Amino acid sequence: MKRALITGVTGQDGSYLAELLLEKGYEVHGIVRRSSTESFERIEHLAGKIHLHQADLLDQLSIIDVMKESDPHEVYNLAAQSFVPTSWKQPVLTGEFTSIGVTRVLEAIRLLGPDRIRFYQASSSEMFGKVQEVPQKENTPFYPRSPYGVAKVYGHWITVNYRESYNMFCCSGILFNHESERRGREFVTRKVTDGVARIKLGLSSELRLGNLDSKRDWGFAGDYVRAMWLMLQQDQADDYVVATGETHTVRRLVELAFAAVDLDWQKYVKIDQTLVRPAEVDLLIGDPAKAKAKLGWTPEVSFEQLVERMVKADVARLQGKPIPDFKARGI
Ligand code: NDP
Ligand code: GDR
Repeated sequence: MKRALITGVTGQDGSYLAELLLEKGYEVHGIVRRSSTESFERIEHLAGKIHLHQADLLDQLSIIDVMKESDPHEVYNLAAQSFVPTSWKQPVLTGEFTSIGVTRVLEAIRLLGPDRIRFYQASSSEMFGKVQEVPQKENTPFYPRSPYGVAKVYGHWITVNYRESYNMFCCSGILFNHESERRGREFVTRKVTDGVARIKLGLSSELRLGNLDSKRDWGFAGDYVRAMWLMLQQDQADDYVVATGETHTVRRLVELAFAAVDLDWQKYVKIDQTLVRPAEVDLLIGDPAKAKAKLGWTPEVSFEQLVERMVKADVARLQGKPIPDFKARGI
């Protein structure tokens, strides 16, 4: 039986990836960090099916211990301080988790099984930052625009470097924004769908947002974890852009979300300058040609379907009803 270790298993992607690996017959291990209140909401339904270990990306020995206990064939490094605005407020901590944390995981693998443990790094389209080329591909130059983006560039290159220095099987997945009903409420898609649901149900009267003009290539998280797994099943380790190849403004996201409950967004959305970022990433659109050709990966959920299902899920949740069955993994 194959064993996998996931850092960031309590996060959006961690929960979908754990489900996918269980479906594929893996023994799944996850790293959780100690906190006075548990944040296991996304993996509650997996209790008893996955093995949780306490460790922290800030603590090298804790990672080595977990690596020994779980003895994985594959390691997926998804843990990070992943919210871009927080990276301006806590740039040093963001660097510790999101940059040096990657090296700590790689060092644990180098120590315990450089020839047999395969590694996936959660890299990000935020590394592209200021537009250098459209659409963005694996070899598009990086120009990050936030401490988070800068930290992810380090994580990407240290992954490439361990592959080249030690011949380790290390892949960097450059994933564009991917969302779901499990997305954290601070990210714009979920903030919008949760806000729309609250307004529809009379629980709120307005939705405050920042820049409506930025453009993102948004996909469904359940599709994207499939690409992570596929990367580690290849003969050669490599880096891949994972994206839909379509881009939409935040304004279009807002229009669609309000339209899903028959409301006119212009009556409810207020622009709040405090939500505008010190430096913005204006346009992201990825070219997934390599992932399609080499991994056989294609996204299955469209942007319109994604927005609609997220609004429906938030309405149901706020009404105390079960989340609708979207005929997608684990929902
Ligand atoms: P989330 O923010 O939902 O999850 C982040 C996870 O990291 C949580 O499980 C969190 O644990 C954990 N974590 C944070 N700091 C530490 C630490 N010091 N030690 C151990 N665990 C820690 O992110 P997503 O699931 O959306 O994203 C997964 C990864 O992919 C991240 O690295 C993100 O930067 C990257 N990414 C995400 C994209 C997206 O659109 N979603 C696109 C491209 C890259 P806790 O529950 O305790 O907070
Ligand atoms: P992003 O996602 O920064 O792309 O990073 P986010 O959803 O936070 O922002 C997307 C765009 O929406 C604009 N925006 C707002 N954003 C938030 N959060 N809240 C608002 O009120 C708001 N109003 C407008 C932003 O300015 C931005 O242009 C996500 C994270 O998951 C990263 O971890 C990941 O690496 C990248 O996606 C790819």
